[in-house]
Formats: sequence, C-alpha cells, structure tokens
Amino acid sequence: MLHKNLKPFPKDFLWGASTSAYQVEGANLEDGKGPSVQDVKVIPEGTSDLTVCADHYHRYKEDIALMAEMGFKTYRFSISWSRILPNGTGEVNPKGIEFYNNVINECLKYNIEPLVTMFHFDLPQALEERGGWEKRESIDWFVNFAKVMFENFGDRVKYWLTINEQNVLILSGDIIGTTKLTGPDKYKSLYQQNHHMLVAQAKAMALCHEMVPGGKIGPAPNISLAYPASCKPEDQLAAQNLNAIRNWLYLDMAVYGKYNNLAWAFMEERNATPVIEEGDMEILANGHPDFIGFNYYSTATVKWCPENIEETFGHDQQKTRMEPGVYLGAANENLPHTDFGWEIDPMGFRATMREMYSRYRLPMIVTENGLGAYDKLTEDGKVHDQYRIEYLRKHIEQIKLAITDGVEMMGYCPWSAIDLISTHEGMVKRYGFIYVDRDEFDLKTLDRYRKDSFYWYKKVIASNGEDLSD
Ligand code: BGP
Repeated sequence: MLHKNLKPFPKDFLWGASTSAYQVEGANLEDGKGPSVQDVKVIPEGTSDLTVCADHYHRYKEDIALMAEMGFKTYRFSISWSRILPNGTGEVNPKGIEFYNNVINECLKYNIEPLVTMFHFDLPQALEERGGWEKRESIDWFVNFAKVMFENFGDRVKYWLTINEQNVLILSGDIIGTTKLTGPDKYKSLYQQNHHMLVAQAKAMALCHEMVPGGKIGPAPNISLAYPASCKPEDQLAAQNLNAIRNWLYLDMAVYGKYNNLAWAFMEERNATPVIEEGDMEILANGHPDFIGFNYYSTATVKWCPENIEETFGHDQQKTRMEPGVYLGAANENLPHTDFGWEIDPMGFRATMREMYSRYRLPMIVTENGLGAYDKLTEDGKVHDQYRIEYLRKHIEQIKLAITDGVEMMGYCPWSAIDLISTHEGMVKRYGFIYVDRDEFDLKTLDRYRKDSFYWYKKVIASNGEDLSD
C-alpha cells in the first residue's frame, strides 16, 4: 500500500540497542559466576572463547555512557542465570546481584529504560547436567530464577522479556550450542523441552504481573515471515507449514495459550507431541504478555519438499533449512546478502510486522535487527560502516511504513549496541555501533571507538526517526 503521508514514530518510542550476557560481558567465571552451557560448548574452530568478550563486565560504565551519548531511551541486555544462581537453583551470588544492580542504576542515571531478557541461550551448566529443559523441574528452576530477578530488580526494571529466540533454541540449537540431538527421538525431546519453556514462560509472565508494580513482560522469538518460492499452490502450503512451525507456534502459545493447529499436526506426524500435565493448559492460558518483542534479520523462502529427501541440517542460515514432507528452504533471488550470507529484506520486515500485528494485536518492540560485517578500524580511529547505516535506514523506513499501516510499534533495539562475540562466528562478525579494539585472539587495548553508524543513529534518535539522512 502506498501512503501519501507517513505517520510519525510515537513520542515515547523506545530507541536503543541490544546485547546478551554471554556474548558481551566476559568475566565468565569471575566473582562467583557458575559456568553456563555456552562456557562448556565446543568453540567453532578459529573463534575465541567467552572469557573476555567485549569486557562489558568491567567496562559497563563507559559503555552505558556511550549509549547515553547516542541518546538511547532503552538498553536491552540479558541477565546471566549462572551469575545470579551459580548452580541454577539454591544459593544466590551477591556479586551477581551487585553487578546487575550497577548496570540498571547506571542506565537509570541517564534515563535509559532497562529492557531485561531473562534468558538468552545460557542455561547454567549445572542444570544442563540435571537434564536441562527436558526435565519437568526446569519449569520450577526458571520460575525460581524469575522470582529472584523480580525481587531484586523489579523495583526499577519495568520491561521484561522472557526467553530469547525460543524458536531458534528448538529449531537450531545445534548451531548456537545449546542442543545437540539426532536420531528418531530428536523431535520428541525437542518439543517436550519446548513445552516446558512455554509453561515456564507463562508462569513467569503471571509472576511478573504479581510481583512487579507496573511491570510489562513479553516473549522475544525470532520472527521471519516465510514466502512461497513460487505461486504453485504446494509452495504456498510449504510456506504456511514453516510459518506455523517457526513463528506462530511460539506466538499463538505466548498470546493465546493455545497450540497452533498446524504445528500440532506436525508434532503428531513426528510422534513428538509433548506430555501435557493437568493444569498446564490453564497456566498457558493465564500468562498474558503486555507486548511482543521479536528479533528480525530476514525472511525465509521455501518450496514444497518431497517426503523421501535426505535431511541435510547445516549451518547455513538460508539454504539448508528443510523438513522432509513439510518444506524445503530456497534462496530468494530477489534479495542481496550480507558478507556472512544472510539475505537482506527490509520490505519483508514490514510484511512481518503487518502479519504479526493482524494476528496478535499487541504493541511490538523490535528486540534485534542488524548487520554482521567485517568492520575495519582506520589508523585515525574511525570505522566507516556505511553498509550498516544503509541496512538500518532501510529497516527503520519500513517501521515507519508499518506504523502508517496501523501497526502499533513501541521500540527498536538493533543488534548490537556494541561489538560482541557472535553465536558461532566469533569476534570478526561485528554488529555494534561501538567498535571494540580486539581481534579474535589478540585482546589488544579493548578500547571503544565510535563508528560512523554511532553518529548516524544519534541523529536518528534525536529526530525521533524523522532524519534518516547521512
Ligand atoms: C540472534 C541472537 C543473538 C545474536 C544474533 C546474531 O539469533 O539472539 O544472540 O548473536 O542472532 O547472530 P550471529 O551472532 O550468529 O551472527
């Protein structure tokens, strides 16, 4: 739809950016922190470990001051479960509480609203050893962790996100180092874990409303609208299949407390329907989100997939996605790629926002979106990341169009506020507005530098999204 006049961004629009604890903090075994699954995973060859990352644990003041200089209205960060509860349950680590109190207070000092992700890919290793999310007790572990967070931080943190990319944890856990499952029972186990996370999330949402005065909470899946590769009817069915399994399963549950029918049929086919205990459906129906947070990087394109095709799970985001008899990933020839092979689709962002809003009618905040690139620091301390500016500009333009379409958008937090370690491609894949002077293995000075995108985003925020020019 072409609009003659575009609506402005709301006055209180939450401009900011995101990070996650295990990717930015470092100090991964310092001050009483227990190991998480990320600390013990096999690191992909050629990438560094998590002991230092961006050293945010020691430099959060400098980092938050830079965010304030950009004019951030919000900062989305996650709380490391095993920094607060080194064993996942039991003893609380006072140093962990102190660190996040400091981060929160530092944000508030600059009127930056903390937006806290409760769980971002880093289950305490102690809980993994007790069976992880496959165990029914995982629901109580998470709710207990939520309670500790609400008790300690709920007086100041009003915006909460439950589980980062639960759908990616289930669909691509092998890539991000959280799940390694093969064999015939793979699906059974994954969808049981999924069910436990969904119940845990619903309970945490209800608890937030009980414990945090004025608290608002929502999920944070990664939502990618699936396109059919052609107008063949069977490709349309394949796109509906992927949309159900990848997107709507998670949001139908978070918002309506109901299993998506197509996703359920898929689980039945795979003999993978979860064990649902008495009372679960009631808990699920009672956990109401106040908003939807979602990460968007690109769309997906799929075609019909024959049943007798060999499964090839790979690490390539776009090309190897498939489920025999359900959908087969296809390249979208209309889209350019990032240096790391991810398709770039700003218009698909608008389509995704429209679709989500028409299904759920809740305010939405973008909790991730961004461009991973090989940035270069020049000798005079500059980073000319015009490609990132282009990427972000095109996506912000689409938010404005979506707002004019009638979609209720409450904020934008690109990935990432500052350079940090990628999920599986190391430090060379940078996303930040702030450059961190280190290489994969050489820690260098760890000094911070403002990239060109830093100054650009500052102007965008100052104009509340009206000035997107260079
Ligand atoms: C999302 C995750 C982030 C982040 C980002 C970029 O899936 O929530 O943790 O890392 O993607 O991905 P990558 O680091 O693989 O480039």
